[in-house]
Parts: sequence; C-alpha cells; structure tokens
Amino acid sequence: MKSEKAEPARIVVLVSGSGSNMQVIAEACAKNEIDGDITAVISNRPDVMGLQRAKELGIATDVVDHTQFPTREEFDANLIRAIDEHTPDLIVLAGFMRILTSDFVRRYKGKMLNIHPSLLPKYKGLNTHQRALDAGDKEAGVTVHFVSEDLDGGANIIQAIVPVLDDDDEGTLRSRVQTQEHVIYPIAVKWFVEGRISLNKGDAYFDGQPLPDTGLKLTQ
Ligand code: NHR
Ligand code: GAR
Repeated sequence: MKSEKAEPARIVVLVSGSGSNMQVIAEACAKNEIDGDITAVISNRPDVMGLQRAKELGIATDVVDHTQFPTREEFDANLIRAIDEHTPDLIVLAGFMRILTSDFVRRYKGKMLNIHPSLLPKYKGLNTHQRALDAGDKEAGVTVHFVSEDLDGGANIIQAIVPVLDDDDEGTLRSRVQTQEHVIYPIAVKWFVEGRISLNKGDAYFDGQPLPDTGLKLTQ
C-alpha cells in the first residue's frame, strides 16, 4: 500500500512592517526545519519591506489597506476574505500592528500566534522597550502567544529573556530582543505544525501538558 504523507502546513503571515520575523520563518520552511509553507504574506500597509521580502522569497502577497475601510469590522471582514483564499492551517502575526475584532479572533481561535516584544504579562500594547527601560528593569524579552480577544493576553507559548545593560537605549535593547525573536518564533511555528502545542479552554499545552503562565522560558 502506498504510504500517505501529510501535506506541509499552510501558513499565512500578517505583517505591517519590515518582515524580518516572516523571513526567518520562511527560511526555516525552505530548509524543512518547519514542515510548512508560507502560502501568503498579507500587509495592512501597501509599501512595507515585508511585502518586498516576500516577493523576493517567491511568496504570494496581498494588501488589505486599513485606511480604505470606515470601520474595524469592515477591515477585518476583508482581511478574513484575503486570508481564507489561502485555506491556512496557521495564521502568524509578525509585527502586525492593527488590533483585531473579537469576530476575527474567534474565527481563528487556537490557530493564530503573535510575537510581542516584552515578557508578557508585562507591557501589553505599544512602546514596550522604552517602558522596560523607564521602569529600570534588569531583564527584558519577547513572548510568542496564542492570540485571544484579550489584547496581548492570550496564553503564552515561549519567552526569551535578555539582560538590560546599563548603557542601553531603545535601539540597542530592541535589537538584542529581535535577535531572540528570530530564534523563538520559528521554534513556536515548528511546534505548532507538528501538533505539539495547542490551546484548550484558554490555556496552552505542550505535548499534552499544560504550560506555565510564562510559557517555556529560554534564558540567554
Ligand atoms: N488583536 C487581538 N484581538 N488580540 C491580540 O492579542 C492582538 C491583536 C492584534 C495585534 C499584536 C500586538 C502586539 O504584539 C496584536 C495582538 C497593535 C496594537 C495597537 O495598539 C496593540 C497590540 C498589538 C498590535 N494598534 C493600533 C490600533 O489602533 C495602531 C498602531 C499603529 O498602527 O501603529 O490598532 O503588540
Ligand atoms: C518585532 O520586533 C515585533 O516584536 C514587534 O514588531 C517587530 C516587527 O519586526 N511587534 C510589535 O511591536 C507588535 N505591536 P518584523 O516586521 O521585522 O518582524
């Protein structure tokens, strides 16, 4: 009998900017480190580097420009249409900067991940690096989490922790954190497509075991 091999997971990545996280995930797929393919990169901004990078990688792109819609509901409805054309198994937010409506989040519940540049639950929302510096934190970092209706409040999957140095400014801290983003996001996507992480009643599980609130921790 012919053995059936499952198709690679279909991944749609949403970006608003440079797309460096999208690129490292695409490269991990190309090397078969992740058993998946990015089937589309969709941006809410028309002229960003993330779209350029996707084109150079031979990945389909689309733009759903939020400024062209009078309400968040209408923007989200059009974004759903653009995403569903690609019948994704996983939606990856990678520097995506528009808050999504509850309807949108519910539709992709348990199959949408975000990377947020802080050690969640600390510093939800924007301007995370400056807030960590202003607070005098000795550690900063980044979290991959399931997206829920609670902004930056869905269950954590993995965190990377970096030191804050005495002479750090926003730029030096951001770049130290981003180096770790490029390590943990491909790992989280790999685990997801292998069926190792899941969301059940709002909690994240790894190989069937509940994860701690922080998610798995990677310390530098
Ligand atoms: N949507 C939901 N419902 N839940 C989450 O957890 C989400 C989300 C949409 C995006 C990413 C998030 C981050 O990692 C994210 C998580 C943008 C804003 C924001 O305030 C907040 C959090 C995140 C992304 N956006 C402004 C808005 O009015 C616009 C800011 C801009 O365009 O620069 O949507 O931090
Ligand atoms: C990343 O640092 C990500 O953590 C952050 O935006 C950057 C996107 O970089 N996300 C947010 O601030 C979400 N509010 P990229 O476009 O090069 O992947």
